[in-house]
Amino acid sequence: MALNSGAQSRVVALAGGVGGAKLADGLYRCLPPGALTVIVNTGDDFRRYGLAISPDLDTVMYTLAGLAHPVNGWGLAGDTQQMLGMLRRYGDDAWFGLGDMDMATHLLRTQALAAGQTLSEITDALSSALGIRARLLPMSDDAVPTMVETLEHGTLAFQEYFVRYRWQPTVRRLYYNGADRARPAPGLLDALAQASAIVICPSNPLLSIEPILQIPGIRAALERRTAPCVAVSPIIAGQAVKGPAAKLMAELSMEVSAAGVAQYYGTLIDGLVIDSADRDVQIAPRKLVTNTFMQTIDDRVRLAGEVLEWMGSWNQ
Ligand code: FO1
Repeated sequence: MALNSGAQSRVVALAGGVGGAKLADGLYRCLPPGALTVIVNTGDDFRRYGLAISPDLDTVMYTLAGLAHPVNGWGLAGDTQQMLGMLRRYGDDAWFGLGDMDMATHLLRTQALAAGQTLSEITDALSSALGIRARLLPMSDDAVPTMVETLEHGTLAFQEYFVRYRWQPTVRRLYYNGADRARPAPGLLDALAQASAIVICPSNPLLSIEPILQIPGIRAALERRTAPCVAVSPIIAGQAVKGPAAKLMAELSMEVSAAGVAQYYGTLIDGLVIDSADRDVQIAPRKLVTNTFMQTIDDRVRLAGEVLEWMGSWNQ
């Protein structure tokens, strides 16, 4: 992959959720160790039983470590739910599926935060311990919980909306609580300034990418980028591969299509990667048409390689 000159390609991915983690994994497997930085959404973060839980950081971390649950995409392969069973025996509602092995992550993160460590420091320690040779950066070390105003249940915290109510409530508005006071995680703006390529992964634009863009300084850093920046559409033929992206875009009066995604990102991107099913969709300024549906590890690596190759070809 022939990106900008410079001995080591420095690729920065923006990701959240299962789809984003899959492409981040493809990039990770394509690039030399240490070449990838993943900026991860933390708008899904919340406290449950007093535990600090960062679902998207964990989903990206487990996925890059090759430990993610093969069907769900979140949580750990082979995990059990004995603890949940015992909670239910006590009459607890236990609607958030915390796995027994997954608990180790939440316990260590909660303990480290209580000891005054930052989310960035904890993320670095945990991902390094799992042998991951990419940098995982939370979008911020400050809490910026995504709040969901719904017709049926009023304002919900993200996981209540997403898991407890299975993202079925009708969404009236999203807001990113505390975004205006939050700071980008240490090193994040430098990573964007030094990037040779920036990839917005096929995550939900409103729930996984927008929280990152809401952190003061990040959108501006992307607007003044020197590296090419592309997004991979999470919408294929008007549908989301997984999760509420299509339903949410419709509820918020956005066009539910690859063109709607391109419109949403606007001048933040120099091109959009769309699926063959959308081959005739008009996308400016550039589009790459390929199979964007990732079912296997090979799919992830192929797509990531095609995206990087495409971006590299622009320089010549
Ligand atoms: N998603 C669900 O749909 N149901 C769950 O029970 C669930 C538990 C869970 C536990 C740990 C974790 O890291 C993620 C978990 N997720 C679950 C996914 C989570 O809701 C994420 O926020 C979504 O993947 C969206 O990014």
